[in-house]
Amino acid sequence: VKHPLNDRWTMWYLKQDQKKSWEEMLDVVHSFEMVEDFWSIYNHIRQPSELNQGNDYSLFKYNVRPMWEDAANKNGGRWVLCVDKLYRRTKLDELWLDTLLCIMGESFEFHEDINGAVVNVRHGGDRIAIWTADSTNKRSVLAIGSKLREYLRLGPEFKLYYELHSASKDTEPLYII
Ligand code: M7G
Repeated sequence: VKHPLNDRWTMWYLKQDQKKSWEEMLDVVHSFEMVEDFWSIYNHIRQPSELNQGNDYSLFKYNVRPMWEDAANKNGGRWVLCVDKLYRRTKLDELWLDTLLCIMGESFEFHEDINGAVVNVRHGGDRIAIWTADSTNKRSVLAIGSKLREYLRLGPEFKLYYELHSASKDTEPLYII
């Protein structure tokens, strides 16, 4: 007997490739709605720390694509957790798994506002982000951010900020907690 999740989810993989556009680099790994199916996918793929730099994983609700342009993300933003490269080997994988379990387990009061999560493995520093649907809902945005800090037991060495998907590179984040 399998155990259903409260939502259906899709795992995505982005593999850096100079010959492709950003959208073309994005691939579906699998969709699932059972706890056991999540684990078989998770156990089958490499950990974030084992990916080449430039690559990403995303886990999004079934009907939402992991891109700003998706209707569900258009008015949203993301909590970005900066994970210094120093922690890639010791912390990144655990933080990513905990993030996945928190969003699939609907641990957040405003879980309906969560569209998905992304891990970016980057030379300049890795990032884990939770994407939320409505950046104007301050209560929900701040509740999700502060719970994330609590659930992941993030010390002050971890920077966490919220920014709009529509923000340009040099715009200040909306919230820093
Ligand atoms: P990134 O992978 O989020 O961060 O964005 P990085 O700069 O640390 O690698 C890199 C680039 O990927 C962006 O400048 C965009 O060109 C493209 N890109 C990333 N995202 C999340 C999107 C998206 O949602 N839609 C589109 N069209 N391009 C994106």
